[in-house]
Amino acid sequence: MPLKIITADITRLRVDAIVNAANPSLLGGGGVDGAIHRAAGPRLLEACRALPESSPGVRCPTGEARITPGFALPARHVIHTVGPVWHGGTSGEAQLLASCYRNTLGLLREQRLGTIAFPAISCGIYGYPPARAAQLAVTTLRVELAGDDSSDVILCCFSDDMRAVFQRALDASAA
Ligand code: AR6
Repeated sequence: MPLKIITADITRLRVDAIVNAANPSLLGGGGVDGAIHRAAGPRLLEACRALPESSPGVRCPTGEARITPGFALPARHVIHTVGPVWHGGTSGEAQLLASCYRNTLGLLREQRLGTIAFPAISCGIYGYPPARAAQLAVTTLRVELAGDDSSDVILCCFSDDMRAVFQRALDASAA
């Protein structure tokens, strides 16, 4: 299964699509969202603003995904997804985070794109415990990618510590 874990700044990757860990407004924020908007330039915000709202101020409900061009990024596209805020684990967080990975891969396939890089969705400002998020990401991606030879998936961690957490989850899922 084509699933790779690296430590990198996701805004530097020359891939078909990078994933943004956004918030429902899709109008930018801190963390990886802020970094992606800075690197993509102001046209990304314009493209996000032009996406339809499903309810006032909501362009992407939690667990869903939307695609835009990458503009000044080396990546051709950005797939914006909204991870859950961690509330202790009993508020459907796992199902919502799994939906982020599934819906993002759905868009990748719909657009016939191959290479994609995910950040550690929800593991920063949204407070999802990294070991749990990593285990969920790896198991969801393994199921989704079974028999898929056309997608190349990178899990892009921002620190070696986070990479080690994801690597442990990958090793455990292979055992
Ligand atoms: N490249 C790769 N990973 C990064 C980068 C980068 N340039 N910058 C940060 N990370 P977060 P969330 C890692 O907080 O928890 C925003 O304000 C970071 O170290 O970006 O889903 C949105 O607008 C962490 O491991 O996303 C939302 O309001 C991971 O990316 C909210 O934050 C995710 O951290 C979303 O929170």
